[in-house]
Amino acid sequence: MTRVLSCIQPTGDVHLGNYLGALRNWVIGQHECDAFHGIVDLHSLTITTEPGVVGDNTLRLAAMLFAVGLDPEIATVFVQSHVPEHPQLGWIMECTVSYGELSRMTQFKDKSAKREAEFISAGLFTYPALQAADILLYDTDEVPVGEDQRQHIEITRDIAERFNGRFGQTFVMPKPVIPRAGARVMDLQDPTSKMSKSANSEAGLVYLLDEPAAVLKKFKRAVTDSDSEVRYDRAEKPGVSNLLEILAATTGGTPETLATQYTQYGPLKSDTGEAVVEMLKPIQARYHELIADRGELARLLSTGAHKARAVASVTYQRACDAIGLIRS
Ligand code: ATP
Ligand code: LTN
Repeated sequence: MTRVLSCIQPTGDVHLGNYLGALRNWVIGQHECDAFHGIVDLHSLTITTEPGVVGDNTLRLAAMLFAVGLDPEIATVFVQSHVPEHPQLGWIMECTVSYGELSRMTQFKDKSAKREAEFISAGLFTYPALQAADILLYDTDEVPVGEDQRQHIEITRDIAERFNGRFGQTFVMPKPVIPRAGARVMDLQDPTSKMSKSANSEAGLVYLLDEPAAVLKKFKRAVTDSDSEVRYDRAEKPGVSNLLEILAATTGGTPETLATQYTQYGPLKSDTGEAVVEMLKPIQARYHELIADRGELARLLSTGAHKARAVASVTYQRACDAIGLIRS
């Protein structure tokens, strides 16, 4: 079965865009491939300075991944820092990539430019080496990523090829895949930009943990346009089309046919809000149950850590043996 790895950083709360665009597909995908999902807390340390924050975010994200339906018996859901082979292989990867290659990474250039006067950790620079370790440790066949991560998958392939060339065939060559198209959810206040946790205002962002009243209010205030025709047309009517797409993604219809059922914006907004509230109800109930039961959450993550380590430790030992490091 194809081994697929997705990793997500524990920064910020999960929103409707993340769910309809990505997480919901992961839940379906766990039955179709050998799915590994890493919560990459060590990657978040590149920009973290306060105690406790990463750990809290990790628990919240883990609870959310289980709440949306990832099954710890089927998929492997693990926390990166629970698998020490990640930083161990990460060091070997740092010694297999060049300073020049890392200097060309656009994510590093962008992120370090944005931090101008702030502390720029060495980890921010070597980040792709740790990401290469994440991927190669699991003999990953496919990595579903957006355009922004392509360069990191390319450098992972270069590192794997160089390592295999130097020390003999050790790593499986991963390939980037464009994730199965999920809905692209736009900001409710600015429907030409995607819903994103780095948006300026929260009014256009629906979090999976928002209370029903807050969800309904955000939909009621969603930006539409000045005429009043309900029609699915992304270019001309981005606000209305976004509502129709969200309604379609939550109820199962198509945006085009749903459009024919409405003549006014008001009912479209309230129906979409209510459909989202209904969809979120069971997710929120499971989330609150889990986040209140730290013992159960720890048990689920420990199952994931064991499954992940069983694979990662074998690959790591294979790499050490290939180099010729002396066994302890
Ligand atoms: P940022 O605001 O920092 O870019 P984000 O909220 O866009 O963050 P990511 O952590 O970059 O979220 O993405 C997690 C997953 O959710 C990715 O697979 C991404 O493609 C998907 N995703 C994020 N936003 C949307 C959206 N508005 N519509 C559909 N999918 C989305
Ligand atoms: N760099 C990625 C997160 C990430 C990742 C990975 C993705 C870390 N390790 C391994 C795929 C495979 C990001 O910033 N989204």
